[in-house]
Amino acid sequence: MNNKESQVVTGKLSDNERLKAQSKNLRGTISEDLDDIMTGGFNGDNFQLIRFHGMYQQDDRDIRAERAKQKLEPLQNLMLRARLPGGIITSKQWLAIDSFAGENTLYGSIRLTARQTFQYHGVLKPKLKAMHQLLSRAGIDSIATAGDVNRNVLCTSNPMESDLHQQAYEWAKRISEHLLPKTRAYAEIWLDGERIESVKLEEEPILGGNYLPRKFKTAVVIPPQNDVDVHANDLSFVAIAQNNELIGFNVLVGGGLAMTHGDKNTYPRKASEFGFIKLDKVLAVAEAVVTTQRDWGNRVERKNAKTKYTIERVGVETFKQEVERRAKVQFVEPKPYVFTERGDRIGWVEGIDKKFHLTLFIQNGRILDYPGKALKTGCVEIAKIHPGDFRLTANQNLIVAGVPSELKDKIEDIARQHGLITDHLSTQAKHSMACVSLPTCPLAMAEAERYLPDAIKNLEQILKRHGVEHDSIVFRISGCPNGCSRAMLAEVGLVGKGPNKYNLHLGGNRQGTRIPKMYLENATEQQIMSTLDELVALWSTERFDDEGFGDFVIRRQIVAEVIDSARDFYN
Ligand code: SRM
Ligand code: SF4
Repeated sequence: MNNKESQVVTGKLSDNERLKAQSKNLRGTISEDLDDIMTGGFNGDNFQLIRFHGMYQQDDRDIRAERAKQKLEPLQNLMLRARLPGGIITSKQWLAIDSFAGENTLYGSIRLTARQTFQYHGVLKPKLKAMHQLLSRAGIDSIATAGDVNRNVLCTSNPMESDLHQQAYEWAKRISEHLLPKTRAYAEIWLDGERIESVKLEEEPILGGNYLPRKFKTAVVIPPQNDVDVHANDLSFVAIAQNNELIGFNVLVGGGLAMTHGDKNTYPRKASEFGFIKLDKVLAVAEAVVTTQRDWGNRVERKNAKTKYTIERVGVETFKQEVERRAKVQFVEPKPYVFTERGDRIGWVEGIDKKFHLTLFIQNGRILDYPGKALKTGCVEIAKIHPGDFRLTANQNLIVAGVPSELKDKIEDIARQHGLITDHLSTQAKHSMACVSLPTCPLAMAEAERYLPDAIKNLEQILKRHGVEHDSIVFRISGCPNGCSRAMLAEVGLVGKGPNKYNLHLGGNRQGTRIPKMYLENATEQQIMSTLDELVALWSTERFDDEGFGDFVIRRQIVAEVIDSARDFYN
């Protein structure tokens, strides 16, 4: 038996494997469903297949019960997630994105995500084609932003050191293109491309006919910033530079943050260091990691299908050696690097190219015209005069990048007039994040985005009460254990359990290199805040100089450190 076969999990394949196999390379009968006026949604397998085209079927959970009472189908609508490697778009593209969001969606917003792209929520089925065609004319697609494929590739947002950033960003784009599905299904269905006869389907040399066992995430990170949270990714490339020239990457494999309540076979896991490679091996290594996971990933039990579980099952060394064999490369000792922080630098900074960059803090990434705070209009007014580009950050913020000095004041005025800059933003707010959750997310168990503003206010009061209001704690709320806000890399992470109930996790660190452990289970918001009040009191008086809250709770053994997730996370 060769190595490849010996690592395959045998048993009855999950139903997702059947539907991918029968999908005619992701075509299914999506086109037929578009003409079905009996439902606002997609039928059978198409419900899943549209994800590979960057869309999720949703309904507004706030009105679900009311509609059921009236014997109405839930108000089916679609969420779209675009593909923007490294999160960079031009002003012209911003204007195009904005032009669709307003009247054409039920919520009217552009939602910046934790993975450097944007989502529309609430698109009705009859508008889908027009939406894809408008985005396509602007040079944007939504291919492979969801489903069992390599997703939007991240790259540290760091326009200041522009040379290095540009080089790293080019790699993020190349990796994204290299790992994209080859099927032309997207163009055929949404852009009215020429139809291919079903007998002659495209080869998928990297992803394979059945695509990957599960979603796959890739990031390029430029230390000392860890804004992309490498440990949330299946595959990360840590940029190593000499004299501001990129010379190669350290490669990390097998990070991931989700778990399932009550199932100890699932857990968040940090990525494992494989070693350093030179630039000429980047695409080969990316491909080898993906194909190893494609061949060895668990296609029987979907809950254990991600790379992090494959690597735990076969062992880090075995996985690494297989990647070396496939990519014809030898990893060498990782080059030294440090991460110092993860937050965005809100406000203006000057780059080494003498251009200016303005990072706008967008709470929850939700760009909408609120009463007295027309954020969406403000972004449009900036885009109309801004000659540089926009950068979406992995912290759900927006950078107006490459502003020439003569436009700086004008752009600042617009941003202030529209509430995009305020002088009262706390350090705590800048280090807090929540996932979308209710009302659109079908998996949400508790509020997250809508709870975040109140939670931050409570936390700010606690910090103030104990005289540490100029400090902050990396604080994140996820509405369920999937952990989309990366609560499992926070110093304080809340994970939704039920309405107004969360598990409280403590002990991540500021750099994002430690998984926090559960401290309270199924606690109310009030219980959580009073617990934090007691712990911040201790931290404020007993911490070492500059000791972060997460490091403090570990040193004081308030929670045990998670070193090896498979061993420590639940014990
Ligand atoms: Fe996520 C599923 C939103 C980043 C782990 N995520 C979902 C869905 C699509 C719900 C669903 O499957 O029906 C959510 C849609 C909510 C909505 O109404 O918009 C959703 N995830 C998000 C976003 C928008 C959160 C945000 O507030 O920014 C992020 C979009 C990223 C993007 O642009 O691609 C988002 N999701 C993440 C992250 C963080 C990251 O990748 O850096 C994670 C944890 C990292 C990881 O993958 O381990 C994450 N999302 C999940 C999972 C759990 C996957 C697993 O390993 O089991 C699911 C559920 C699933 O896949 O079955 C999920
Ligand atoms: Fe939805 Fe859960 Fe992700 Fe929040 S963490 S967006 S509730 S899947």
